[in-house]
Amino acid sequence: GQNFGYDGDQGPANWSKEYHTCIGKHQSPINIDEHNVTNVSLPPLKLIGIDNPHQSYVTNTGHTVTLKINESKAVMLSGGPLRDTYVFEQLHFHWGENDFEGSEDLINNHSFPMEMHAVFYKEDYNSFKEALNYSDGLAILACLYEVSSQPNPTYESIVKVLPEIEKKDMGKVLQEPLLLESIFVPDIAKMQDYFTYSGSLTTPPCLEVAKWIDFKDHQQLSHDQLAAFRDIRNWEGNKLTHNFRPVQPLEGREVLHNIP
Ligand code: BO1
Ligand code: ZN
Repeated sequence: GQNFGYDGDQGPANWSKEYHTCIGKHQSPINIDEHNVTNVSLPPLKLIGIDNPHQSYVTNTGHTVTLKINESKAVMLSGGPLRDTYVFEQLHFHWGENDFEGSEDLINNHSFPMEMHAVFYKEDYNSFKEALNYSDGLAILACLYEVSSQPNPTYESIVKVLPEIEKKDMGKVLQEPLLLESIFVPDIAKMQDYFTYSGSLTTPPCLEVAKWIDFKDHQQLSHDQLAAFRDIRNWEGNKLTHNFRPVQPLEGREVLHNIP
């Protein structure tokens, strides 16, 4: 079922009781130790369809806030460490109870208050669900956030609707079409500076099907913008104060750092 959580009996330490893949050897998230990465120069990472606005809707899944767009195959990812073309499925967020934790991947053991995942499935597999059956099924862009004194205007349209999707399965179409470019990457000029490694979904069923691409550059959100996420409710009706999985063993995996 979907009844996993982030505390106690339902917490990450117990996920593997119901979902055996959660104790696999290629799990996410990880700590990225910048002194233990392999510097590489990969072909350009290409994001198409993010430079024009898309009608978007946000949903409270009971585990996170997800954003989807209405058009299919309008946003695609290729290049970099990827052999094929990947289709945008959804993006969502992970956060913590306070401004000192919340990210899933850590950099040099440092936590950030929030992390965004933009999930893409391999076009050849035709759907997100089908792609989950293949080790190269998904590509996931990750972006880390820092706390800033000023609210980030780009995120205001999302933050504003959070009180209207307080309960699980509530959804809302954003008033204005959203320019995904400004959500995906802090600065398009720094997009080729990223870490990449092979890993898993960070929630049950923890399938080991994802190529992770973590932008090195960060985005900013104010304390109040971060706090708005902590007020939505989970599948049990309690406040979803935090939804990040702790880091998992690297188990000999190599983390690449693409130097533009
Ligand atoms: S993440 O980016 O690794 N945090 C991630 C985690 C889970 C999903 C996508 C990205 N998707 C989930 C769906 C569930 C579904 C599950 C397996 O995949 O949200 O509804 O049950 O199909
Ligand atoms: Zn995620």
